[in-house]
Amino acid sequence: MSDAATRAADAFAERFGRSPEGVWAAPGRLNVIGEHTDYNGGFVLPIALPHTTRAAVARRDDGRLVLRSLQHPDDDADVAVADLTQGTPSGWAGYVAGVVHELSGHVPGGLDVLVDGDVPAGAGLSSSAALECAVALALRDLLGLDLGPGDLVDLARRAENDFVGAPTGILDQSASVLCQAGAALFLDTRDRSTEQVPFDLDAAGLALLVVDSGVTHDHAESGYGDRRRECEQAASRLGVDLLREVPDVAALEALADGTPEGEVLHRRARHVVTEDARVLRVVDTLRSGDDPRAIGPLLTEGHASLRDDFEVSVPLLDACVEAAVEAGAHGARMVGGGFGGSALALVDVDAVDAVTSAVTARFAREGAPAPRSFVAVPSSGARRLV
Ligand code: GAF
Repeated sequence: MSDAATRAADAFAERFGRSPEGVWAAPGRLNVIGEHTDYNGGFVLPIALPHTTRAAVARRDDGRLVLRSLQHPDDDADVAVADLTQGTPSGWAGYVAGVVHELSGHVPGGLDVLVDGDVPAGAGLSSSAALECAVALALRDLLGLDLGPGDLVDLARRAENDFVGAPTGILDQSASVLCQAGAALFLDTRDRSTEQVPFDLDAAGLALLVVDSGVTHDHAESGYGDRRRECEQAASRLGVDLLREVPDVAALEALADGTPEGEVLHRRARHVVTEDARVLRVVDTLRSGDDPRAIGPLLTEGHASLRDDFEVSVPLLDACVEAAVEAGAHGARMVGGGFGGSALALVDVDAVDAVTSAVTARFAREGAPAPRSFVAVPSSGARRLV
């Protein structure tokens, strides 16, 4: 058994007085490029992180859902499956309860669930999707449900949208379920087609440095929902169902009608249209086998678009990107929904320490605590450990 599986199984046995029926793991994600495109029917290119959330699970026979987390030791939950309603329980337990609620007709007896994990929470690295996907996979296996990978993605996404109340797209859950080691997942969120694009950074002498700004966010509370509504309004004014259908930025001119509102919608839509184009260019570069350093400037351009047109960055992430590029990163950008969270920087392996030091020094100048950072390796999607 892996260390992670043993730790979860032992903790389960200690808390519940019996062994779990299995342990499942699902990763957080790092989106290489393609931010705020998923709910617009566009393109995304995530990798799975080596960091995972583990769920040790066993069925009960009294109809209760009993939840424990090693990361939230003072925040247990114990509720009847039949009483689960949107938003209750809340907090970390809500992501588990949301998945169980979606399948409540199949879980009459209830469940014991012990959660453990190392995906940083609130860091824009999709800890919530990792939890949802680990539990969804566990329930599929334990209940013998006929659910394919796409069904698991939808199930986990519904838990997040309908139960937790965060109006996200399918990027995070797709990455957690579908990513493979050594590759980035090119996903067309409109027709759900996928391609595993080889992404061997090591062979190119490169590393993806992730810097957690420490500014936490919450998509159920932040401006995420506002951005989504603005995109829908822009699409409706342009007479399309999804901004993905807009062919180029010239076709957005109709939005700029001289009103402040039109100007904002124009910028929001411009981000989405240019970001889709950037994803395609990055994928082309990686497919062609050219030096992956060539994607760097596209990453930095993507950041500027998120900062200026989409307005979801925060000053500390802007400072982080600037410092990383000044210190020699080939490109850098904030990742995830924004309003806090992490940035990534594409750096030569032998420049990781210098870029990390430069970013840390910049955080100090900005009066912020030293950020946590790590190198991300494209890793495996959700799986059963034991
Ligand atoms: C968050 C959401 F959950 C995703 O669906 C996606 O929209 C992302 O922000 C921005 O690209 O992670």
